[in-house]
Amino acid sequence: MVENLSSAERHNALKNLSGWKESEDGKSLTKTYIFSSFPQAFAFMTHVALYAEKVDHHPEWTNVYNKVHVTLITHESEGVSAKDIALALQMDEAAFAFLNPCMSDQSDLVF
Ligand code: HBI
Repeated sequence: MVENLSSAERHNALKNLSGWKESEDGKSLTKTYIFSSFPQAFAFMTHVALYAEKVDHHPEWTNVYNKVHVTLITHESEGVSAKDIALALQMDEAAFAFLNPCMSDQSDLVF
Protein backbone atom coordinates (compact mmCIF):
# COMPACT_ATOMS: atom_id res chain seq x y z
CA MET A 1 0.00 0.00 0.00
CA VAL A 2 1.50 3.32 -1.12
CA GLU A 3 0.74 6.43 0.94
CA ASN A 4 0.27 9.84 -0.67
CA LEU A 5 2.29 12.72 0.74
CA SER A 6 0.36 15.37 2.66
CA SER A 7 0.25 18.81 1.10
CA ALA A 8 2.89 20.01 3.62
CA GLU A 9 5.15 17.06 2.76
CA ARG A 10 4.69 17.75 -0.96
CA HIS A 11 5.57 21.41 -0.59
CA ASN A 12 8.61 20.54 1.48
CA ALA A 13 9.78 18.02 -1.13
CA LEU A 14 9.31 20.55 -3.93
CA LYS A 15 11.84 22.81 -2.21
CA ASN A 16 14.56 20.25 -3.03
CA LEU A 17 13.47 20.09 -6.67
CA SER A 18 13.69 22.72 -9.35
CA GLY A 19 11.08 23.52 -11.97
CA TRP A 20 8.56 20.97 -10.71
CA LYS A 21 4.99 22.17 -10.14
CA GLU A 22 2.06 20.42 -8.62
CA SER A 23 -1.20 20.16 -10.53
CA GLU A 24 -4.18 22.20 -9.31
CA ASP A 25 -5.72 19.21 -7.57
CA GLY A 26 -2.35 18.33 -5.98
CA LYS A 27 -2.51 14.82 -7.45
CA SER A 28 0.52 15.01 -9.74
CA LEU A 29 3.77 16.84 -10.43
CA THR A 30 4.83 18.24 -13.80
CA LYS A 31 7.98 19.61 -15.36
CA THR A 32 9.16 20.45 -18.88
CA TYR A 33 12.84 19.76 -19.60
CA ILE A 34 14.37 21.67 -22.49
CA PHE A 35 17.51 20.23 -24.07
CA SER A 36 19.60 21.60 -26.88
CA SER A 37 18.68 18.87 -29.36
CA PHE A 38 16.39 15.89 -29.98
CA PRO A 39 19.21 13.33 -29.49
CA GLN A 40 19.99 14.84 -26.09
CA ALA A 41 16.32 14.73 -25.07
CA PHE A 42 16.03 11.15 -26.28
CA ALA A 43 19.22 10.06 -24.51
CA PHE A 44 17.78 11.53 -21.30
CA MET A 45 14.53 9.62 -21.82
CA THR A 46 16.40 6.37 -22.48
CA HIS A 47 18.46 6.79 -19.32
CA VAL A 48 15.36 7.56 -17.22
CA ALA A 49 13.40 4.68 -18.82
CA LEU A 50 15.99 2.16 -17.62
CA TYR A 51 15.87 3.59 -14.10
CA ALA A 52 12.06 3.67 -14.12
CA GLU A 53 11.86 0.03 -15.14
CA LYS A 54 14.30 -0.92 -12.39
CA VAL A 55 12.24 0.77 -9.67
CA ASP A 56 8.88 -0.07 -11.31
CA HIS A 57 7.74 3.55 -11.28
CA HIS A 58 7.28 5.23 -14.65
CA PRO A 59 6.90 8.79 -15.89
CA GLU A 60 4.03 9.88 -18.12
CA TRP A 61 5.73 12.01 -20.72
CA THR A 62 5.64 13.51 -24.19
CA ASN A 63 8.58 14.49 -26.34
CA VAL A 64 8.56 17.15 -29.05
CA TYR A 65 12.01 17.72 -30.61
CA ASN A 66 14.17 19.02 -27.72
CA LYS A 67 11.43 19.20 -25.08
CA VAL A 68 10.29 16.51 -22.67
CA HIS A 69 7.10 17.23 -20.73
CA VAL A 70 6.73 14.99 -17.69
CA THR A 71 3.86 14.16 -15.33
CA LEU A 72 4.52 12.08 -12.21
CA ILE A 73 1.69 10.38 -10.35
CA THR A 74 1.28 7.23 -8.31
CA HIS A 75 -1.68 5.42 -9.86
CA GLU A 76 -2.22 3.04 -6.96
CA SER A 77 -2.93 5.89 -4.53
CA GLU A 78 -4.03 8.43 -7.19
CA GLY A 79 -1.69 11.07 -5.87
CA VAL A 80 1.90 12.10 -5.22
CA SER A 81 3.89 9.60 -3.14
CA ALA A 82 7.55 9.37 -2.10
CA LYS A 83 8.10 7.30 -5.29
CA ASP A 84 7.28 10.37 -7.42
CA ILE A 85 9.69 12.53 -5.45
CA ALA A 86 12.45 9.92 -5.81
CA LEU A 87 11.84 9.73 -9.57
CA ALA A 88 11.77 13.53 -9.91
CA LEU A 89 15.15 13.77 -8.13
CA GLN A 90 16.58 11.04 -10.32
CA MET A 91 15.32 12.80 -13.47
CA ASP A 92 16.85 16.12 -12.41
CA GLU A 93 20.18 14.39 -11.77
CA ALA A 94 20.02 12.66 -15.16
CA ALA A 95 19.15 15.94 -16.94
CA PHE A 96 22.04 17.65 -15.20
CA ALA A 97 24.43 14.88 -16.24
CA PHE A 98 23.35 15.15 -19.88
CA LEU A 99 23.63 18.93 -19.86
CA ASN A 100 26.95 18.97 -17.96
CA PRO A 101 28.74 15.69 -18.72
CA CYS A 102 32.02 16.95 -17.22
CA MET A 103 30.61 17.55 -13.77
CA SER A 104 30.64 14.47 -11.59
CA ASP A 105 29.67 15.86 -8.17
CA GLN A 106 25.92 16.44 -8.17
CA SER A 107 25.43 15.79 -4.47
CA ASP A 108 24.11 19.22 -3.55
CA LEU A 109 22.48 19.99 -6.85
CA VAL A 110 19.41 22.22 -7.05
CA PHE A 111 18.56 23.60 -10.47
N1 HBI B 1 4.31 4.17 -12.49
N2 HBI B 1 4.02 6.43 -12.23
C1 HBI B 1 3.69 5.17 -11.90
N3 HBI B 1 2.73 5.00 -10.96
C2 HBI B 1 2.37 3.72 -10.59
O1 HBI B 1 1.50 3.60 -9.72
C3 HBI B 1 3.02 2.64 -11.20
C4 HBI B 1 3.99 2.90 -12.17
N4 HBI B 1 4.61 1.89 -12.77
C5 HBI B 1 4.32 0.53 -12.52
C6 HBI B 1 3.32 0.34 -11.48
N5 HBI B 1 2.71 1.32 -10.87
C7 HBI B 1 3.06 -1.08 -11.14
O2 HBI B 1 3.44 -1.34 -9.82
C8 HBI B 1 1.60 -1.49 -11.31
O3 HBI B 1 1.07 -0.97 -12.47
C9 HBI B 1 1.50 -2.98 -11.30
